[in-house]
Amino acid sequence: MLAKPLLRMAASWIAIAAFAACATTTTPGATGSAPSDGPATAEAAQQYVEAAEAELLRRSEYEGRVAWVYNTNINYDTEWLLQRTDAEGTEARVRLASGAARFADTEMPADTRRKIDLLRLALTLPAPQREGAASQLSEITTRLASTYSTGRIDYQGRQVTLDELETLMGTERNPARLEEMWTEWHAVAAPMRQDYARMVEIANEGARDLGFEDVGQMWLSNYDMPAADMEREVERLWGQLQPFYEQLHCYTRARLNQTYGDTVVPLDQPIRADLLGNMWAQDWSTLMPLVRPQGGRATYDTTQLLTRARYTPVSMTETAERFYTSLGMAELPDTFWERSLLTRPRDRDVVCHASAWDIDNVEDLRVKQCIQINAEHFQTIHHELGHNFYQRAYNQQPFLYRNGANDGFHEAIGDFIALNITPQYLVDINLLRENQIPPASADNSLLMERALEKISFLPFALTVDQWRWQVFDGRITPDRYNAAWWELRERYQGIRPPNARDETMFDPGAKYHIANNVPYLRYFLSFVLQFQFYEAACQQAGWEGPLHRCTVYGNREVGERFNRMMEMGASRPWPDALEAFTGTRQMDGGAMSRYFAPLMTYMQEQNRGRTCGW
Ligand code: X8Z
Ligand code: ZN
Repeated sequence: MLAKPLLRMAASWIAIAAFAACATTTTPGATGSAPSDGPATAEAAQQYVEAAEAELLRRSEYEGRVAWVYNTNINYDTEWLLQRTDAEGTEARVRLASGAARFADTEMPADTRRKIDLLRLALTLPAPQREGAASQLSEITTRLASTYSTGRIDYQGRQVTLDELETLMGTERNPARLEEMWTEWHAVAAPMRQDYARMVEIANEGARDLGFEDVGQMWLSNYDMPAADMEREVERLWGQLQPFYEQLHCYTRARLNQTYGDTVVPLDQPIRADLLGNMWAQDWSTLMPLVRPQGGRATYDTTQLLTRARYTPVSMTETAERFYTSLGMAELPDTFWERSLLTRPRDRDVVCHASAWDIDNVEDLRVKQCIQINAEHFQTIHHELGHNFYQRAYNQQPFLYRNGANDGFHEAIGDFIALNITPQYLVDINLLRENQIPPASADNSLLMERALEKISFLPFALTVDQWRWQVFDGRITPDRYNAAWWELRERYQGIRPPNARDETMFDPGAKYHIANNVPYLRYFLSFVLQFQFYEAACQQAGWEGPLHRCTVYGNREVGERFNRMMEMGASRPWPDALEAFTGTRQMDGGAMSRYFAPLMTYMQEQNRGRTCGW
């Protein structure tokens, strides 16, 4: 077996979306393709890298356009195109990765070594090199993707799409209706089960061919350290933050019990997953009206502010863009506005799950999001633009470095910006009046809303990839897919399904990133990193008040330093990038703990006398 490379993946998730739909007009092995024989000298490695980068750049744009066309118009022909281009792209990347392995023992300059290692990790799902395997894999992944994105349910006598359901899950409070929506949506994923199991077999075979034990180990090798060390890092971070989740769970369950009573929310049980205001129980912020700290002052409702000010999908996007330009970044190009998809079209199926794109790897930037006028989508559009501004910041790097420092960085940029949406900022942009700024006595409410969004997410993110790592390494076999999913959901999140589940169901597939093979550890890391970025930015800005009230809107010095980190892309190991902006080389839960410390005290007081846990 080959030594594990110490590197991360060569594609942000956006690029992976394009990789998932790889296509090219060039024949693999044609002009400019990387030589795969001869002595494995440092010079040969350098030439290999140059040829591979040129080939990948060429492919990537074609793949990006095919993927875009599929994502914004799902039909028989775009599926056909996606499948074919994805298979060709996988074959090319497997060829490049296995060719790179030839240089495993060659001494070479650090920069070449980094790129050789990156080439070995340039795919999310590798296929074995035998004839037909890549096509079979693409056929399956495309079918899984389309099943998810075209899924609809019958609800209250009409056909409802997932984006509409997501909003309903946040506003409906009738437990029977919530259960119905939840159950119907999860039924959409049941037919994915066999495809998923076959996909795991094929991709694992591909990973082994490339010298990895399995796909999960390959994913974990993307963090500039051995996979086992990264797993320990994740445990360490969760250990730092778990006490906050335990308090939040205890507090929320008690408050839900006051609304729903002992039968629906028994105090000694995991919480019913469909009552948490979100299809996957991953973001509980829509529960705010039910769990608002008592006695403290009420805060404003961002959804209401946006609606009353007659915001539209375009003006929400413009507002988000303005935050970035206030930090000194250039405006988005005109083509962004001409080519992005910001609302769900009525006449065709699209992938509504939000994403950000850089089609030509230079400045053909786009967002695809079925924007609704509410607080969550306001956050999400800031998130997506974070990807776009990062992509443009590193577009001067060599192709293999046009990527996040690690995938958690890519996810954290826009969320860091969104943490700056404070009451004062809302005043600055005329959404809130000065006299509506909540007083200090509302701090617990402001923090609670953030905790419902950020703390609740952590164990969910862990569950998703714990499940996949165990599926890929064989600890979870297909006959236990669903049972193991719910064991993990209960263990980490303390939640349970609203009704009995069995192995005819495939509940993991009801989540976008599982049906679409997007690794999820990135979001866990992002939720930790974004608080590190935020705390560092506020320190740089000389902020002295409570951390959660800080906004660096308009601060060009902070913007400049932030941009210096973004421009590095993946050219250096991620600790270098982190250090450039925050002065520290470790991912650490400390910043998030300090942000929520006042709320922690409040929750501990409130939970006194309660039996927490499940
Ligand atoms: O998938 C996303 C983004 C696109 S990268 C909308 N997120 C995760 C999710 O929706 O599950 C952002 C937060 C977590
Ligand atoms: Zn993202």
